[in-house]
Amino acid sequence: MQAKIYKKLLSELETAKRPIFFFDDDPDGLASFLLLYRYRKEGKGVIIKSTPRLVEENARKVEEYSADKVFVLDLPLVDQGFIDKARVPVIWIDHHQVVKRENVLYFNPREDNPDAYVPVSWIAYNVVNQDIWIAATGVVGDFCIPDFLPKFKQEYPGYIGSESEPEEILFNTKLGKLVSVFSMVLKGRTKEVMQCVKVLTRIKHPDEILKQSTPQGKFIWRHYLKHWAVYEKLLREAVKHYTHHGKLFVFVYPGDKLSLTADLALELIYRYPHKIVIVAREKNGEMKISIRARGIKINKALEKALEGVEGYGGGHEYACGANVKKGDFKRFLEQFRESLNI
Ligand SMILES: [Mn+2]
Repeated sequence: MQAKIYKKLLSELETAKRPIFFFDDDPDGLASFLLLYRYRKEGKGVIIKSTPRLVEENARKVEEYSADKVFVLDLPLVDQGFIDKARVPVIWIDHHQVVKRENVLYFNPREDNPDAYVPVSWIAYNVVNQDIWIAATGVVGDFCIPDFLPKFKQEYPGYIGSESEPEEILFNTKLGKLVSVFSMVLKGRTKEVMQCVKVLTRIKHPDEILKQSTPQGKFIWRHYLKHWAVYEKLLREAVKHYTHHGKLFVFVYPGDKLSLTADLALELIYRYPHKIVIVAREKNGEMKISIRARGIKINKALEKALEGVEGYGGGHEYACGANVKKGDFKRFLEQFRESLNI
């Protein structure tokens, strides 16, 4: 995006007196919020969990807080009803598929280039030009290598070592650990999550977290460990279920646990890159699904798999998500296999 767009966003941020920020519940969404909030030092953050979409009802929060401006960060869908009900300017920064809405200031790098892949935290960093460690965590968390990574490497020696691929950074470096921390503190109950988010708005250096060198860092680390332990256990179980028969590796777990499908699928495809990984969480008669692949495009197959099935889904070429009624899961898998001929 052009420099004048970052300038425009900066002036929107600077002129907001009581901004309210709605953000996605992943490292990119969290980093985007932290970057803008830590610059403006004013406003309220609202995390959007489970469905990445703003509906009319969410506009109540705008009124409750008497916000004078709304920022929407890394959320692919905003209903027109939300925008109309908000009654204050809505600034929406996204990097998913382009959508058209009325009366909104919409910023999406895909408007100019449909193939652009620029996580929102990268855009937010270009706006505020500070907190490079938060930006690096958000952008790499979205599987992307930003142009400012060499600068980050210089300012935070030892955080990425000699790695340059997103996956290698994610699973083998201190920056990867930070991504994992950002991801894990967003799991679980919203109240607890927002406590962690609040603490993260005050942390000055990532060592506070990774070395637990301040009370704030210790607080974040404690919450991270609590959820990471659940994750570790599930991962070990998934690995136990692995067989090298067939192209598909399907792992299902019950929904009383945290929402970890995306994190699990990410690590499983890293370990088993020759497979197509499907992780599903069973909750209230529904299967919440994450699919990951390497070198085989799966988004078209997902569309086919959803035909005649009660459910919905979508995503990128190698990473998709879906939600399917439990009774239809078998058919979903069969149709997915059929359409990929595997
Ligand atoms: Mn996101």
